[in-house]
Amino acid sequence: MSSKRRTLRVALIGCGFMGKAHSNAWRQAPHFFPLNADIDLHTICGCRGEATTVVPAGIAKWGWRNGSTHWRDVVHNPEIDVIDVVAPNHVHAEIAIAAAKAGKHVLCEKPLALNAKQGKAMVAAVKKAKIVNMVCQNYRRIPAIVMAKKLITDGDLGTIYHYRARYAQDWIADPEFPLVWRLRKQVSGSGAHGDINAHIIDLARYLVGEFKEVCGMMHTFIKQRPIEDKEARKEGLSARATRKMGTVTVDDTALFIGRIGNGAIASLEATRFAVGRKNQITLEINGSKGSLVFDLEDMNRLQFYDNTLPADRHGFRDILVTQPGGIHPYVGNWWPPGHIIGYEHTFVHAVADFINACVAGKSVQPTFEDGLRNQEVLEAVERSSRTRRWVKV
Ligand code: SOE
Repeated sequence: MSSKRRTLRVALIGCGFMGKAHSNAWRQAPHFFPLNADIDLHTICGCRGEATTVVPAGIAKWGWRNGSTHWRDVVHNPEIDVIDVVAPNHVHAEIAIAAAKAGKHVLCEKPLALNAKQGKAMVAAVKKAKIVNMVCQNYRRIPAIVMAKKLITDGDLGTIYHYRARYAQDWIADPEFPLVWRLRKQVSGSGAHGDINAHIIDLARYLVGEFKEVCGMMHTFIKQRPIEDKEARKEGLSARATRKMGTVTVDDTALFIGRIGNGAIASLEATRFAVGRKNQITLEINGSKGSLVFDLEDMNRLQFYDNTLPADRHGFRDILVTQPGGIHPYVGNWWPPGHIIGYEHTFVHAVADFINACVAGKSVQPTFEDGLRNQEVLEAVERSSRTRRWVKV
């Protein structure tokens, strides 16, 4: 009996930096991964003001068939099966809930929402609608990170004692850098915390376990910045300043320590003021039998120290995580051994897994439920920073 192959018709809502990353992923996934459906890049939808520039560019450059500036029309279009939300954080909840109610599968950029209250409503909506849902925590799908997960699950690290992570950027270290949406609480929820701590919290939960309690501090170095020139063309995280000043309402840096359920002790730092660090994630995980080190700037490698070897063989070993044939995850779909992959591939991996999940009708990690757990950790750290106390998650 031959079952007819499905076509998933996809709409992308949002056209910024993540719009570009996800457009590329939707286009590349069918070329490189064995997918259980064909993909139709049905519609790209921009927010107000993007109608004349970004949406047409999304069609011309990124391969979408249609453009729209009304997300409600897109969400209610019966032709569309999947909604991918990459618009700024303050609209994630509204769009994702409407999409779930309309019976669409939903992929949503991190952080899931502005706060845990919104996150709960999103989880309730996707559960009620029984649709496939996923948060795009793309770094979970770096082959070296999946390899780290395997080593930990297989017991190669023994009992985990420490999870240390730092996400360091410097793109707003210049006080003249304008007040973009990522620096406005109403739109972003928080600053470095929700934007990049969200990633290393997610990796802690994925690799080690759930946070039980946290103690943190958040700080804003530059409290006033020039208002952004909204008319100016921008690429990636760039923006142009006007002469008017406005108030920064989010953190520039957020740090915390925490206890993880299985007894591990965590220490996390997120900053956009680490001058010279463009987009670096460093992780070190120490266990009773060994340690792991990962650096996003060298993301095809995982360092493993095996403490069970005879003492004369001790030392950090470099695992180049590029072995095809199912030895290392995802990479066999790309290039021969040693032919390294990069940032954009992590989105392709996430989208490929999400597509197959949609066909199977079963969500894959990280689900909205994971997004909510992350949000609860973020919120506990915020509360701890405000009250200067330990806070239970
Ligand atoms: C900006 O800080 C940003 O684009 C984040 O929003 C992304 O999640 C991260 O992958 C890169 O940096």
